[in-house]
Amino acid sequence: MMLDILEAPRPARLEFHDHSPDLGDFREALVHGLTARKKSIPCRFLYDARGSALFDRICELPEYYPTRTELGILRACAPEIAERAGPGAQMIELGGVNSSKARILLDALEEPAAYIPIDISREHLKASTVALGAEKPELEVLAVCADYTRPLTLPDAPGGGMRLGFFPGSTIGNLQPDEAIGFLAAWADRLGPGAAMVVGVDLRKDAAILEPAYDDAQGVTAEFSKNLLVRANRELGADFDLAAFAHRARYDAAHGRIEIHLESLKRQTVRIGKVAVLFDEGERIHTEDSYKYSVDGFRGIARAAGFRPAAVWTDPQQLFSVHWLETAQA
Ligand code: AVJ
Repeated sequence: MMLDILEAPRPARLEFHDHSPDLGDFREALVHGLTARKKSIPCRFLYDARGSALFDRICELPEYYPTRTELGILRACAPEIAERAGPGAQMIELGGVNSSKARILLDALEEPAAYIPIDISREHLKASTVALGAEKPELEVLAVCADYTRPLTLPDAPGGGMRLGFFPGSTIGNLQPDEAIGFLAAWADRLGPGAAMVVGVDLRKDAAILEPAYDDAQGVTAEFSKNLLVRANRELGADFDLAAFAHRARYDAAHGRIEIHLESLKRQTVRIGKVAVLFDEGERIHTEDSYKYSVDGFRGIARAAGFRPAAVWTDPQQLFSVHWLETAQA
């Protein structure tokens, strides 16, 4: 389904392609995840409207260095990215409801032909598409509401410029390394020959920096994690006692990942409709992994996916990295 979302006349196309992302059924995923021997809830359910708003607040926290560090790197390397991309590029952002990072590149690119943000968060995406459309009337904005981890068809964009994928935020860190390879390989294929992809990747570092970034003093990250339980209560009539669960984030240096759990503070039974779930005191629900890579480690992942890692930029403290990956030449 395609909607016209801006009334005002505009020289370039502004489109919203709604492919109704199918996240799977929350009830089914929740019951399945909580009745397994090791309890878990898939992290894709974190991002309803409230979860997305909480994540925006995380990005502003003093402890959460990735967002501001990546913005700094992008500002510094944007001219080089523009040089490599050449004129008339079409930028395809994976995610992209928060277009502040994309704007940095769009401002630097030479006459970009189109901006194609792909996101599952329908209302957020609509709002940011309208805002960007008003700000850049000459730019074709072809928004796609879809799950970018699933097969999808990209809208036709004009021009013979480069197809430039953009995947910032170290969102790739939510995938297990083998899944990250499969995911990047699918995108290398979708972008086709002669394309490139800019990927933001958080770097391995001391637990003393990493752990507070995922367990902030104001408790915003805890709220974000517990939003899974809030959602279950609101949408499924579950009876999670929010005070009886605690947010835990710990860095597993051997695997290079932050592991996030919700820990039951007492022995308790929670009901999700007709299903009763027993928790022991101290039992945990795994909600998220956030993988960190070394620069070379991530380049290895990119190579295994069929990309050629051709450039990388970091901040002076080596907190975060931005990679330029190329597909094979046509
Ligand atoms: C959206 C996956 C990049 O791992 O840093 C932040 C998610 N979770 N704080 C991250 C997250 C808790 C975030 N990513």
